[in-house]
Amino acid sequence: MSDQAAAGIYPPSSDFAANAHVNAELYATMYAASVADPAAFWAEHGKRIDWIRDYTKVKNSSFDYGNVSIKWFEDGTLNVSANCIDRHMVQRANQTAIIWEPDDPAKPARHITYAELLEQTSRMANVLKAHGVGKGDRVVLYLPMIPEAAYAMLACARIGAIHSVVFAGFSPDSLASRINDCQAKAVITADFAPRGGKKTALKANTDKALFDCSDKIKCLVVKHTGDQTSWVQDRDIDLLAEMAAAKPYCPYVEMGAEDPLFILYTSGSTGRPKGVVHTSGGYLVYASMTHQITFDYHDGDVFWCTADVGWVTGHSYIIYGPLANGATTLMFEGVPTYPDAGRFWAVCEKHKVSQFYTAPTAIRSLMGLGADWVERYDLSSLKLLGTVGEPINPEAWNWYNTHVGKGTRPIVDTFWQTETGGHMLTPLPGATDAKPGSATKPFFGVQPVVLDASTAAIQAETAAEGVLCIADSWPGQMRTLWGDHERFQEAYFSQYKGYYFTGDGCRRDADGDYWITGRVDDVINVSGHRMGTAEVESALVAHEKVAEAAVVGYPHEIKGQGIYAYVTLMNGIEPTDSLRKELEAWVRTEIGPIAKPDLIQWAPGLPKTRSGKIMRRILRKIAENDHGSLGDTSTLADPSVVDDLVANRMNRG
Ligand code: 6R9
Repeated sequence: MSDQAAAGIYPPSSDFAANAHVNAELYATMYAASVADPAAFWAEHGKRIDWIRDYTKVKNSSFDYGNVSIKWFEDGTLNVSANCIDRHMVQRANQTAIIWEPDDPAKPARHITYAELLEQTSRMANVLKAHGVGKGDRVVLYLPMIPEAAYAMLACARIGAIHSVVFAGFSPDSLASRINDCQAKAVITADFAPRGGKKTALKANTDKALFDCSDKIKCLVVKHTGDQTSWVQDRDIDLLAEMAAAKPYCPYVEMGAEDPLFILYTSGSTGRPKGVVHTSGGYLVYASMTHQITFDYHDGDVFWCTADVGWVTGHSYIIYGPLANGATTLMFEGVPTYPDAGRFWAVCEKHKVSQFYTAPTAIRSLMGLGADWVERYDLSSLKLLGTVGEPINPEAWNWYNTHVGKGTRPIVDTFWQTETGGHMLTPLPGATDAKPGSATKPFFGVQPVVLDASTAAIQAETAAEGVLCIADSWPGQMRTLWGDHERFQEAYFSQYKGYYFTGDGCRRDADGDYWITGRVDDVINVSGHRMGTAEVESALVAHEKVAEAAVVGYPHEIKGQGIYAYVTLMNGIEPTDSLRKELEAWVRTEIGPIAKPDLIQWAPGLPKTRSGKIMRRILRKIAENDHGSLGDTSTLADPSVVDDLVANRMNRG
């Protein structure tokens, strides 16, 4: 181990830096330029994509609470689908755009060229048009990880429709609320979603969801597994059959840079999920530039992001970023442990993956199953590793570095959010000294500031701790919440005036490297999935036997955070193990399997202030098994409830 590695610092190798798009010197000059004159910087880098009408205005943004408005390249026009497909046809028609690896390794993988991508996307766009979907209409996608998910996103973009992908692990209720919130005209789903050898009944779930939605909504079904499903005449459409009969080319629509590209629902600290809106021009510039630079993507590389297209990571780094760059992107239908814990590495070997991008929770779970699973495979094609979704603990970083990266591949720990469209803080592999657990430095154009959480004072010293805010706009930033600009301003610009508030706490060390310390609001991060504790609470209290519920996160070895629920039952209801199971199953069906509480504690009472506010700080401490430092409990209406909660706590680890 080198001295620097012993000190926890991993500089880029000179070999890597020599061939990288960006080395340390270039990072310094480009970053300085990007914040000194953002409009000039992005005027130049906006040219990386094709415009139908060139922009003359580059940046027009205000973070002033009450007047928040964000526009980039506003008078330019383009089509995102054309940028991801058509513009590559001259040079890359026969290059593989998408490698699809099915859940079942015995089934053949598929290699979809850019020419095929154009044809399939066009066919799907023509089917959508035939069913009345046009510019500005919303289409909800509830799909497995199959090429049709990519075609559907790009088909919507092609005709100017706005897609909203709902993760296939969400329940019918969650699906219905998203369909209704964006008033979708159509839903695209599949019969079943195979994952890890099991099948989720997507069509049946969609049937249930549509029960609570307008009866005008069309349901386009991909017959993927071919298993039997119910069929509603005049509503359900056999998508693959209609695609086969449709015209193989569909012209693309000219869109304004600020026309919405997609809505993606994400969890916030309060109430129902928020419909994050991303627009066309700025988002694509940012997704493609971060994809190329952060992962140091070069022609001929095979890029694999293991996320699901139901999350923003799948949008930016399976679909839009890579395809805008003419890359080969790998799409995997399965899970890391099926048919065994070597699957990720088997896929890397089989498809000669160059860049591999996954979540710390996946690394931790594989780490627990032993390095033998990694050692069995030839991983010599790998050039770079990445992580996203939550802070990575040094043990997991070291394991990833040693066993997957063989100690020689750079690791990029990318901090960003659904709201940010692309990477915000990340090492650049040829430029930045990596430190296990740190997302290190800002990407071009990103101006992070650390504020004191309570006084909002700027922490000007290099070494500082506080909440992470961003001082000015960047092209990939979300523009609004669907149908609720008020809530958008309230959620992101009201706490620290003049800044975008990420919701994360952070530390900046003496080298100016950023370390994310986790959410400071009521959002928790379970296996890299974002969840509002309020959502889980409202699902629990919707059960007839539950009077009250409070949900907090607690440290979980593999998931990062687990879900800890305090439940007060209705008078006269017995707390039993079978009721506990019933409540777990209830949350699964209300929200989806990812929201199932890990621990449920029966709480005869919850700690509340005299004004009736639940003191979550105390509940968090008890859930963390840190009940020795509960702090001031004197403002509680009934301090004795705390003793009972401590005595009966579920996490004694
Ligand atoms: C892309 C994505 C966003 C929240 C974010 C933060 C956490 C993401 C991280 C990270 C530490 C990283 N987060 N990446 N924390 N280090 N590299 O994950 O989007 O699902 O919206 O979650 O995830 O807390 O605020 P999203």
